[in-house]
This record gives sequence, C-alpha cells and structure tokens, in this order.
Amino acid sequence: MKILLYNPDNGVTSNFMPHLWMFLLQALTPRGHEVLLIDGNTKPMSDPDLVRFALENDIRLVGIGAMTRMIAKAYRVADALRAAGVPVVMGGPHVTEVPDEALGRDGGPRHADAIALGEADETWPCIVEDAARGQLKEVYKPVDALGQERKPSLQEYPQIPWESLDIGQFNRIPNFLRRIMKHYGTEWETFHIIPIESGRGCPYGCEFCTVTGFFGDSIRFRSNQSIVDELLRLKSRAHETRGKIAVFFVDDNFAINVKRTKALLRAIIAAGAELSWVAQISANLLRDEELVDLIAESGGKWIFIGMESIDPANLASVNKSFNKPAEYAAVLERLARRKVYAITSFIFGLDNDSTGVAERTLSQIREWPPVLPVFGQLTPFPATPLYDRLKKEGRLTRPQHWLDFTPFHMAHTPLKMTIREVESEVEHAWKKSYSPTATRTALDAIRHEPVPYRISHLVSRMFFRGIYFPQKGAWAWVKLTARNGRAISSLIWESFTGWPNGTHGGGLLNFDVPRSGSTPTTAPETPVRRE
Ligand code: B12
Ligand code: SF4
Repeated sequence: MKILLYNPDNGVTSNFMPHLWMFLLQALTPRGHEVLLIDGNTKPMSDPDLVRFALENDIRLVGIGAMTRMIAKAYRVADALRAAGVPVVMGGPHVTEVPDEALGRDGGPRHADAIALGEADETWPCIVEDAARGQLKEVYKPVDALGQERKPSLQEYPQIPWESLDIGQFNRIPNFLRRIMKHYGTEWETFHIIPIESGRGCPYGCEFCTVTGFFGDSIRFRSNQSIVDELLRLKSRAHETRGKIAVFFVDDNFAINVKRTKALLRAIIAAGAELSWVAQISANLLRDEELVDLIAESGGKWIFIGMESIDPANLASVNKSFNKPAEYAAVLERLARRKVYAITSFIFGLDNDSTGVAERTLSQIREWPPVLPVFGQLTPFPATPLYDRLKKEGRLTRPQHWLDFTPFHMAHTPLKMTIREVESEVEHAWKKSYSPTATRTALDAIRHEPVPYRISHLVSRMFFRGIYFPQKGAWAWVKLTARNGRAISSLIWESFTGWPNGTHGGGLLNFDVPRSGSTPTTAPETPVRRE
C-alpha cells in the first residue's frame, strides 16, 4: 500500500527544519508499504494539486499531523482528500487535545476517517495494517492490555535513515549563495537543521503548555548509544555531501535530568559525534557550570530558554515560579562565556502585565549578552490548565481560535490591558529587537568574536525576524538586506580582510565544531530499507 504523510504549511514562515513525526512514522511503518512525505512548508501545494497527487500515485492512506495553529488548514486538506475517496488519519497534539472535532462528534463537520491519540509510535503499525485491510477504526489510543494509557518506551527507538533520505528541500543555503560558497571551497553548499529527540516528557506543568498533558510527566529517554549513532550517521552525510548539518534536540527540556544529559554529552564527545546543536533548556537547569562546559564542548551553539516574563508575579500566575528573573543575566553570561548564546522567548498578556511591558523587557534584554528574543501573546491552547481557567473565568473571546487562526492575535481578555494593547506591545518588541540599529548594537557587543561567528549571528537575526514579519520571496530579502546594509557591508569587508585565511577565525562559522576528533569513529550503519 502507498501512504502519504502530509504536514500542512504554517502560513507564516517556510519552516527551517523537517518535522520529525513524519520521518519517525516512516521509519516505524511495517515492511511491504511505501511511504511518501510532503511538507507543505517547503513544497506548497493547493488542495486540488494534493488530491491529484494522491490519486495519480494511488495513495491508499493519507496521514496528516498538525499543531493547533495549522489545524484549520489540515481539516481543509483532509476534507478535499476524503471527498475524492482517499482515507485520512489525523494525529498530533491538536487532535489529541480536541478529538471530537476531527471526527465531527462535536456537531461540526467530520474531517478524518480515523484519529491517532497521543504518541503513535506503537499504534501506527496497527493503523497501517488496518488501512491496508480496509478496516480503519475511528480512534487509535496507546493503551496496554488492561486499557490503561501506555507511553512508549524510547529504548527501542527506530533508526531514521537520514543518510539516504532526500532532504534537499530543507537546504537553508539559497541557490545564488551555493555557487559562491562552492567557489570559495567551503563546505557550505548545503546546510540542514535536523530534528532529533533524545527524550520525551516534562513534569513542570506550566499552565499554558500542552507538553505535560501530552507526553505525561513520566520522562523517558533514548539510549545514549542510539543518539550517538544517529549523530555519527548525520556527520558522515555532511562530510560526504560537502555540507553542514546542525541538530535541533527537540526535547522540551533537554536537561530535565542533568545527570543523564551530562552523560549523553560526554558520550557524544567521546565518540567524536559532535555536531553543532540547538536545544531547549529551562533557565533553572543552566546553573550548573559543568553542564554548560559540556554543552559548549559537545557542539551546543544556541539554547532556547522559555523566560516568558521578567516579572515573578506573572511567572507565578502560570505556574512557572522555577524561573527566577534575577538570575537570567548570570545564566546568559555563563553561556556567552562559552560562545553559546540564547534564544529567549517571552509571553506578553500574562495576568500581571500592564502597558509598557515591551519596553521594560527590552531594557533588561539590553543589559544581557546579545540574544535572539522572540515574543508572543499568551495563547490558550486547548486542554491546557490555562484554557480551562480562562474558560471558567469567562475570558475566552474566541474559544475555538484555531478554526479562525491569525498569527499573533489574542483569544482571551487580559486582566490589566486590552487585547489591542497586548498585540501592539508584541509588535513593538519585535520591531525594536530586529531593527537595523538593534542588529548593529548586537554585533557590536560581540565585536571581539571571530568574523564568521558574527556572520552567523547576523544571519540568525535576519531569519528570526521572519517569525513575526512576513519575509517570503526574494524582494523581501532584498529590502531587508538593504535596510541592514551598514552591518552587512562592514562584515563583508572584514571577511575579505580576515577570513577564511586571515586572523579572525580560521574559517570556522558558528555552526562548525572544532575539528579535533571530528571524524566519525564508527562507520554509519546500513540504512533500513522498506519496500
Ligand atoms: C520542534 C518544535 C517546534 C519547531 C517546529 C518546526 C519543526 N520542523 O519541527 C519550532 C521551533 C519552529 C516550533 C514552533 C512553534 N511551536 Co513547537 N514544538 C516543537 C516541539 C518541541 C517538538 C516537536 C517534535 O518533533 N516532537 C517529537 C515528535 C516525535 O512528537 P510529535 O510531533 O508530537 O509526534 C508524535 C505524535 O504527536 C504523533 N503524531 C504527530 N503527527 C501525527 C500524524 C499522524 C498521521 C499520526 C498517525 C500520528 C502523529 O506521532 C508522533 C510519534 O509519537 C514540540 C513539543 C514536543 N515535545 O513535541 C513543540 C510544540 C509542537 N510546539 C508548540 C507550539 C505552540 C509552537 C508555536 C506556536 C510556539 C509559538 N508560540 O510561536 C510555534 C509555531 C510554529 C509554526 N510556525 O507553526 C506546541 C503545540 C501545541 C499545540 N496544541 O499546537 C508544542 C506541543 C509545545 C508546547 N509548548 O505545547 N515548534
Ligand atoms: S518547562 Fe517548558 S516544556 Fe516543561 S511544562 Fe514548562 S513550558 Fe512546557
């Protein structure tokens, strides 16, 4: 049977990396079936085109996964496919949180033949076999023999054959730059960011977050060896294709068990499996100097920190008092001393926020080593404690905001501000943080760092700006480049005088890791073939 896994585009950015669920389910598909993948972010297709593709390729099952913000698009696509007679199974966080909606059990239209609740690692093979027999059930739930919810162990994690997969659509180097890079003999003809999970689950239960509810507070890890092997295979691929690969550890809190994270990082270093990596770690876990040393040594470059607010009262209101704003600066400096920087995420519209929150936050940020800040408004995702509380308090203004999704628009009434005020605080924070002046100031703060390092920072800033300001198409990039002309031209000048052979960095970009021991020590394993 031919199966198509489809991820709808998010409508805002062209995503910077593949979605792991598609590759994971592909690797978990029983033998005898062929799985095709389409990510709408990199391969945009209209609904009729997708239906035509499914019919022409004799697709017998389409699996669609979506976060809440993409669900309306996912339903539309599912409706079109089902109207053409192609069975659809939907999975992922949203359908798990609002299962009746996809099945039309809430009085609305039905969008899916079947849904997979929660983690589908163990139910997916069963879904495939049922579909092949034409006997899809409506709901697939991971349960044990006694009907109790069962979380898959990650000890038997499948091997995702990254080395043989076609991931060309996710290359982050634009065509025109590829030629220049080739001309200069760099290994930057391709640059991919690959998602890897090392564990699942976070017990902290922040009020707005779906993770504790979805993955449970039982934390599970893959074996260090299986992660090291995956990194080695990626490293070989990068080497063979003269490209760069960085890894995004998609765990919600990569250092939730500090002892285990240290052991993993040591294993990575010992095997020479270092690749540049990004991960999400909460600020409280970054107090440990040895952990931060290992992060830097194993290739850690950017750490995503959910700071949320600089106001302890706000943090308490969303059950996140383990974040201590008074220690944010020390945490960021500890990272910066090792050339590791932070992506700091803030939420406006929390219950104790009042007008001026953007400027108050920005003035703190200005005191810190340069970070990549991201801002959003508090969003009540379904099935979170926040959603339930706001509903009880009668404050939800758009209880099904996902069916009418518009980026950066609130769905509830804040306490001390109006909706409009929160939205303009978010806009102000983005504008100020990514203005040409802010970019020059950030680059100036790291002027002592090697030029390539600063180029990486500049490029990252330009991409991050696109999370808020639509930046699709060549013209948008031309305008952005012109606006940041001063910063760009001074870096270009320095790179011609100091890089790649000069004194300013020896050709290393921020996404490189030191060469010592960087050749894979184990031959990559043979990819699993499924036919
Ligand atoms: C990586 C990630 C991202 C990436 C996404 C890009 C990418 N290419 O992956 C980035 C960093 C860009 C991102 C951004 C955002 N993210 Co995010 N992100 C994650 C994260 C940390 C990991 C996702 C992952 O790969 N997990 C591992 C895989 C294996 O798990 P999975 O996707 O859930 O898949 C399993 C099951 O769900 C199921 N499944 C999934 N799909 C399907 C489909 C079928 C057919 C079937 C059968 C089964 C199935 O099977 C899989 C195996 O068990 C998750 C949290 C988490 N731990 O999952 C949050 C999460 C998905 N993100 C979330 C949010 C809210 C966002 C943002 C909206 C945040 C913001 N305020 O801006 C943005 C929006 C992004 C966008 N532009 O659309 C929420 C979503 C909640 C919801 N109900 O929608 C999550 C759950 C985190 C949270 N705090 O609650 N995110
Ligand atoms: S620490 Fe992060 S992943 Fe864990 S519950 Fe809080 S927001 Fe969610």
